[in-house]
Amino acid sequence: MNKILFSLLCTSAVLLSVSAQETDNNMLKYGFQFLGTPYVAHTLEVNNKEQLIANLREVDCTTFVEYVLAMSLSPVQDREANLLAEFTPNLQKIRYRDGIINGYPSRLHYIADWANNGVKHGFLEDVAAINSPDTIVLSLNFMSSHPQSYKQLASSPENIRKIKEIEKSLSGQVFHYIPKDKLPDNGFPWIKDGDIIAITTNIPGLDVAHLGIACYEGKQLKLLHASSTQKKVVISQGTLAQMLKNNKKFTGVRVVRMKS
Ligand code: 2YP
Repeated sequence: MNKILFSLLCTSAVLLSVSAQETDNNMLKYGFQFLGTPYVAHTLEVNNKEQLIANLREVDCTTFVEYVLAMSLSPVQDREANLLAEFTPNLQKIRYRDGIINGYPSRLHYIADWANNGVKHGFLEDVAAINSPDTIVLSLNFMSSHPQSYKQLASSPENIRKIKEIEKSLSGQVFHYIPKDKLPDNGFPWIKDGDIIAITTNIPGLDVAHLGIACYEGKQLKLLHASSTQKKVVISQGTLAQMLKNNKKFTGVRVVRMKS
């Protein structure tokens, strides 16, 4: 059994402090609980032994979505008890390939890999694939070409070799997305509150540059996300479409939905 680093105090506080928000959408209900939580990068890089870490006090764009998804996947009945019992196994199956922790390369580092795994194990569905004809061909090498940015790569040629294999196996795959110039301020009827939004990028060797949760305010589609500029979890001031327009590294969005 992998040792689990758990900031239990805050975890149980967040898990059990869910009040009946005006939404019955679990992803938004749990997502709203994180509003104001500080943005901190590299919270999973605690030491060189890969372990399941749940640090709900400090989140980045990806860990925020993972914690919210892990909470939302718990069975509905007897929510509080199940929530605590189910959170850990849910988080492990979300973050690790086939839910198995086997060193740093077993973590789903690229969102393409992370989304494929969720679809394969039946807890995510790719709604952009169903609704948008536009596609991108994957060409991934960012991690292996920037090993110094990843301490578990900088310290291990073996990890670089394994990550290179993963990049090779993913490259050439095609995924559907909405190009930024096709996303209106009020979104689309098929993009729902609580959907997971992956912002695609033109950064060479990378597929996605940011992750968040779809949140309509009136007719406007906004993003509930851990913002690296505002250094905390926020609902975007502007629309998702405006966020894309304002960042030339952003090219569009993938949309995946939790399936329980
Ligand atoms: C991921 O980066 C990391 C995972 O290793 C890490 O960098 C890569 C390819 N993967 O386990 C995970 C959690 O820390 O983060 C994310 C990163 O977004 C940051 C965290 C953010 O905007 O807050 C995911 O990949 C989601 O978008 C990209 C982005 N990485 C880079 O821009 C290099």
